[in-house]
Amino acid sequence: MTETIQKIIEVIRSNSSFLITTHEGPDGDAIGSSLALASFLRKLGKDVTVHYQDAVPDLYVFLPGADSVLPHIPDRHFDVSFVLDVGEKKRAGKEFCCFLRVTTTVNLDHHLSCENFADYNLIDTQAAATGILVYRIATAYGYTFDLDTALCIYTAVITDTGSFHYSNANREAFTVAGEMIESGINAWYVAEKLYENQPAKRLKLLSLCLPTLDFFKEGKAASVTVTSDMYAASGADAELTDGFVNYPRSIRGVEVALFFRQLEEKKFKVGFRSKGNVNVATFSAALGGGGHHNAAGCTVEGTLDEVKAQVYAIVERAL
Ligand SMILES: [Mn+2]
Repeated sequence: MTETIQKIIEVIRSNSSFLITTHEGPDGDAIGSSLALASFLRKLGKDVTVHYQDAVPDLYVFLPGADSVLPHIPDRHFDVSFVLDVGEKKRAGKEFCCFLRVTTTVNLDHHLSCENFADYNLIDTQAAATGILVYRIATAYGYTFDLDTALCIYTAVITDTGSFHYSNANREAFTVAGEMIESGINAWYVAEKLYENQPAKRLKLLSLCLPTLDFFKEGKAASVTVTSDMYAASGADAELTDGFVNYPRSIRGVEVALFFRQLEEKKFKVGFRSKGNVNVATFSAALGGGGHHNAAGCTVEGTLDEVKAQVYAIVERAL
């Protein structure tokens, strides 16, 4: 681990141009970790380009550097590419996967199912967030955290730990968050941006979603669903469904929560969340997806009834 970090530091020291990317549908850790790395490298005087396949969700535009994220990779050469939080390389997006004008590749991740696809792979499933890995690199470099970098790392940690609710909220997560507070981050400022700032149409969509609550396996599992019709009726989009799966999970007795989100007429994104011991990564893996012990996802084709039947069967067999 420390050996890999030392090698990555050497890569940073001896190169000047960097391309940074993360996974499709970027979340707080994807954005926080990649913008933290970008901020850190820019402070070192490096030439840094950040590219995401999908736009930065509104929720995260307050993060420093979010306005510099490019939807396309410039047609030029980079010394180094950093891929963060992807789980599998293809989640970095087609454009990045096809991009060859890079000399050295680095992969930073904490997913259970992560592939060693880069020249240097810093993978630690014990890290609460990929932002923690950026913290470790910057700290080993001897970096004193500035406000911008600290804000990105803090956001990565609180979003990927569910504000320190999840079992991945280990001592290191608290310690890193504490250090970021010491660097000047105001916890309420970040909480207000992330949790006290939702558009009214999100609640409208939620009010349409909650009646779909469906229990199975004697109440040990529950799902909610968002369909294309609900987007149309509420004016909200998929980006605003983040956190909906927490409602079925929060129910007493529920061990596995599922969220079905319609992508196309016969195609659904399925999100899994578990409380405690159930490893939902095995469910998503059985359906060609990926994820963590307590949070995973996949895409399944079929009508809603077909998709639910297929997914329920896998969960029922395991519970
Ligand atoms: Mn993550």
